[in-house]
Amino acid sequence: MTYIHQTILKLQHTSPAQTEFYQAVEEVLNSLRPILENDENYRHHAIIERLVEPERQIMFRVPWVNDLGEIQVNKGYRIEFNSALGPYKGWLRFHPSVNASIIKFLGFEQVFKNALTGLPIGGGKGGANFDPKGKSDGEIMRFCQSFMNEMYRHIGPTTDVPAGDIGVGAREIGYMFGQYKRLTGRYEGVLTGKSLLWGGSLARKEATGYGCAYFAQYMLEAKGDSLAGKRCLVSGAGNVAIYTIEKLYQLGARPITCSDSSGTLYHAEGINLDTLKDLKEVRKARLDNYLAPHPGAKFIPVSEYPDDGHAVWRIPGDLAFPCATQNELGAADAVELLSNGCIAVTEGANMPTSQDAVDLFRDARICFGPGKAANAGGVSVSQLEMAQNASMQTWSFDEVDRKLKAIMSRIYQNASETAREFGKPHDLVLGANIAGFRRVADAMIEQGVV
Ligand code: NDP
Ligand code: 2IT
Repeated sequence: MTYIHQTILKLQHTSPAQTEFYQAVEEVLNSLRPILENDENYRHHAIIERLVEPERQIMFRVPWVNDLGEIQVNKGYRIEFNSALGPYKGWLRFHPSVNASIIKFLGFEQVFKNALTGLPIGGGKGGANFDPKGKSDGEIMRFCQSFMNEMYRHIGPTTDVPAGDIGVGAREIGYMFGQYKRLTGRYEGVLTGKSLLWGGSLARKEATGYGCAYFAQYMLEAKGDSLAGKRCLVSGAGNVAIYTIEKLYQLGARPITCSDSSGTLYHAEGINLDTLKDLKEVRKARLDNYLAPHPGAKFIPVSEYPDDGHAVWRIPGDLAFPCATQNELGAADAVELLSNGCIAVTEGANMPTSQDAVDLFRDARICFGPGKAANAGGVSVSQLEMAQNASMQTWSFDEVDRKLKAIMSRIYQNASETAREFGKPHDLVLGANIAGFRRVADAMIEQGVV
């Protein structure tokens, strides 16, 4: 029985019924095989056994009262995975699908992502099975306050610094920060993604999308190509998708699609960014409203999607940017993208590409930028927000963007040099996993058995 198989079997006993978590651990450990097999030191120090067990898992009741005066109860989580490289860092997600397995699999990934940035941040994740859709402002505020009534005792600017993700934007961060301040009496950088009025960093909102476009640029440049004139297929129409589109335009590319949970928008001459921002950031409207000012565009409702996949990936394009959610690009989509001549896939979302689709891209030798590397711009600028808060400074938009670009370049170099070192120069999944693993594992060894 292999070491990896033994680890999974053990996890099935210690953490029962966490399918997504086992899957993530198996995928990462498989790509670590070359380093685990060659270096006895990591086994000697039981690094894998320690890495797969979070340092601390907090689960708690979140009671709150809705507008009808009825008592509601949700379940909250904060998984403090690994602090070898710095305070736990990673988002909070409010979505009905949230459970311990999902938070753990994403938290495990975050440890490697944060290590890869080269910044002093450990890995953690949290959230609640709360659906913010359709809730009033008052309900959101009462939920966030109740969530913080438990969370405040576990977090702090040098211990654990959560941020936003799906369902947690500037409004929710504001309500949680207010409650933290009230409970502790301290005004400090305990959350990132804060409003620019009170401690947020310029360019944090743009960071994940901008970083994703920079990462695509670095992958293409390494092949002597560029983004100029490339038709880009983007999925999602949220924070990551919008700012990926913005930076793609700045770098000379032509984004022609985006999507939300109602359907896919295709505009061959290029998505109009002003209209998209107005719809999604101001009016919070569905994407089909785009057609009124732009009758030349096409909207494909979800009901007309192919049975085996997503409409975005069936439109001919040069580059793909999955920026919506996990498992949104499957094997049938990958086959279609490849037959339409797609030359690069850059993951803006966390794990948007299923494993069989990743294998197809790897076999076809096209560029594949794994989310762990390509979407690390968000957490990186969160760390820059922490640095500004701690030093009581504020940096200009251009300064943060310059630092972000340098961090993304370093991440790309690190992943590609590591892939080359292990004899698989095209495999940035392997490169990113091993590079992240080495940094966190070596720090754990130096810090002893803790
Ligand atoms: P948002 O909530 O701002 O946007 C998500 C977008 O994806 C929305 O347009 C949403 O449509 C769409 N979407 C979500 N789920 C589905 C689904 N099941 N089917 C179809 N469309 C869907 O989130 P973000 O842009 O912040 O996050 C997107 C992804 O990027 C997530 O995987 C997140 O973990 C990852 N990420 C985010 C970072 C950040 O800094 N924000 C950093 C790194 C990764 P609708 O509104 O209709 O639901
Ligand atoms: O997945 C991610 O890296 C994020 N959503 C950003 C986390 C953060 O702490 O800014």
